[in-house]
Amino acid sequence: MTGAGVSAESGVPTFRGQGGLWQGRRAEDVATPQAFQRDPEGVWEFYNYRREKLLACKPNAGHAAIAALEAVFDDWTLITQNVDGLHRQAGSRNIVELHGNIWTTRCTACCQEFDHFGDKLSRRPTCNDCGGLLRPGVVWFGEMLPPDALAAAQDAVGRCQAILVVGTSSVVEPAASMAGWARAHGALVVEINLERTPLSEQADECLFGKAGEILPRLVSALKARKSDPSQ
Ligand code: BV8
Ligand code: ZN
Repeated sequence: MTGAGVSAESGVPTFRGQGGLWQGRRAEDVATPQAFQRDPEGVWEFYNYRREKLLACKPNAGHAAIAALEAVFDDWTLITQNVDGLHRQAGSRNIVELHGNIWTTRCTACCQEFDHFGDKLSRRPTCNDCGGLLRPGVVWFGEMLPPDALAAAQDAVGRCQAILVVGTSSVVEPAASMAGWARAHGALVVEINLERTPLSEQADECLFGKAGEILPRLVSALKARKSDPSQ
C-alpha cells in the first residue's frame, strides 16, 4: 500500500506537511465534485499544474524496489493511493489505483474515459466524441472509490500474509483502514515512513527513513532469503 511519500524522492510534492500540495489550498476547494461544479477552470488549473510538474518526474529507487518485489512474491498486489502513474513507469504491473490516475480524464456527459499521458490540456478540455466537459480521472473527496479497484484491494488485503504500508499519512479513508483490515485477519503490518502516523501503533514493525533507501535494502534481503532460505 503506497502513498505520496513513495513519489516524494521523484520530486512529486506530497499532499500534507511542509510544502505539500494542499499547502495554502483547502482540498475542498480543488479536489471535490462541488469545487469542479463551482469552478471547473480553477480545478483544471490545479490539475494541469500537477500534470506539468509530473512530466519532469521519473520513478525513484523506491518505485523500482516495489516493482522488483512483484517478482519476489508469488502472490503480490500493489495498492496505491497515488495518481501519478510512476509505479507503472517503474515496471509494476499488478497495480490497484484506489484514487484513479491524473493522466486520464472522464467525460462528464458520456462518461467515456480517455488516456492523456503527457498531453497538455486546456482549462476547459472537451470530449472529442460528444463535446462534453472532461474531468480529471481521479477520485475526489466525497466520491466513492472505483468499485473494481476497491474490491480488488479488499480481496488482496483480506488474503495477504503481510502488508507493507509505505509513504502515507494514513488519514484518507477507506485507504487508511486497509492495514487494519489486514491485521484483523493476522497479517504482519510493516510501515515505512519518515515519521510516526496514526497507523504506527498498530504496525508490527515501523521502519523510519526514506522509502527510496529502505525498500532497496528490503528487496536485497528478501531476494537473498529466497535464494538461500537458511539466511
Ligand atoms: C469515500 C485524488 C465514501 C485526487 C485523493 C467527512 C466528510 C466527507 C468525507 C469524509 C469525512 N470524513 C472522512 C471522509 C472520507 C474522506 C476522507 O478520508 N477524508 C479525510 C481527509 C478525513 N474520504 C473520501 O471522501 C473518499 N471517498 O470515502 O467515499 C464516502 C462518500 C461520501 C461521504 C463520505 C464517504 C475519497 C478519498 C480520495 C480523495 N482523493 N486524491 C488528487 O490527488 O488530487 S486523496 C489524496 O490523499 C491522494 O490520493 C493521496 O494519495 C491521499 C493520501 O495522502 P498520502 O498519500 O498519505 O500523502 P500525504 O502527503 O498525506 O502523506 C505523505 C506521507 O509520506 C507522510 O506520512 C510523510 O511522512 C511520508 N513521506 C514523505 N516523504 C517520504 C515519506 N515516507 C517515506 N519516504 C519518503 N521519502
Ligand atoms: Zn463525451
